[in-house]
Amino acid sequence: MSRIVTVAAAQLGPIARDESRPQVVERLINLLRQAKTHGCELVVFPELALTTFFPRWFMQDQAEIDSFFERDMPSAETQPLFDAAREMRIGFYLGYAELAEQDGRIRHFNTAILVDKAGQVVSKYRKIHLPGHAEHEPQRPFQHLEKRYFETGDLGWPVVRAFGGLMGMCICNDRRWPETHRVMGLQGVEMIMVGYNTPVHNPPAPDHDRLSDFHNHLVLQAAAYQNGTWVIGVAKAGKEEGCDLIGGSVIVAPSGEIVARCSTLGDELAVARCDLDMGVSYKNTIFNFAAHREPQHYGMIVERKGAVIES
Ligand code: ING
Repeated sequence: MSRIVTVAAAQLGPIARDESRPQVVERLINLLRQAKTHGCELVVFPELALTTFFPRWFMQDQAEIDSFFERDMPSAETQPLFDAAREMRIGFYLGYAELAEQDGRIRHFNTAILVDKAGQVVSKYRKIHLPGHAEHEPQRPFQHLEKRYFETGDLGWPVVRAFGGLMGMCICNDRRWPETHRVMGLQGVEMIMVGYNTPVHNPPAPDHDRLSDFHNHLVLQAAAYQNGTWVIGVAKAGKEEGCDLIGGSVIVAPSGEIVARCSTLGDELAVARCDLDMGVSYKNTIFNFAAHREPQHYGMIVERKGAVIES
């Protein structure tokens, strides 16, 4: 019997800096309600789905920075989301800024959780590939200070059994690094969920701007095909506090084909019935890792951080 999961990519339009958590949670619940009408069991929200993309600003006051973080998940402000999802028997992926007391100190992570249909957190991921920079770069039209506000994730890329399959998560820039998806592929992942906030304009490489949407789909489709997995890529989109973010939320099949996509830059669902067995023919043939990979030749991938060009 095939294992079908009906999934929604729940794209968000801009979140204003002064939009409160309850206001945002109401938008998320509205998307859950829409997903319910489509028979969805799983809804994937974007990265940092509770606030505006605050790394675009240089801040020095820690209290101001911490105002964008969640100390508890769920908290009183996000509990209504968990309650509504549980009542509708829908699970969800939620990206948010996590403030954690760990090892006797305060930690800050760019985090995503997977919540099952009973409202239980069944997996947590903390973003490993933090793009951008750590110091103020005033020449930029906007900052990208993820290296300032977040620590590198410390949970690896877990793959868990949920929704009848093997589920994995990553966040935004992670999707550009093939190692991300292969680590999950080597755990047999059948669906990768990834939220993103991606500016159209990348100040260090303005020539790439015209290809922002292409590069987004390129990496998502490659990840799906090369690991025989579904990939759900979900944007926070639109002109958010003056910064244009790409949309392009998609559901990608293990074949690499886009089977559903958003077409606006606002709050919008893209829905697909995902057969988790569709990856089997790829995992058992062209990407049969056990039969075809040659790890004895891959050492550089782990041993070297940057490229070394022999003179
Ligand atoms: N965003 C971007 C991403 O990798 C980025 C980083 C910024 C890429 C600007 C291109 C241009 O999609 C996050 N949040 O990782």
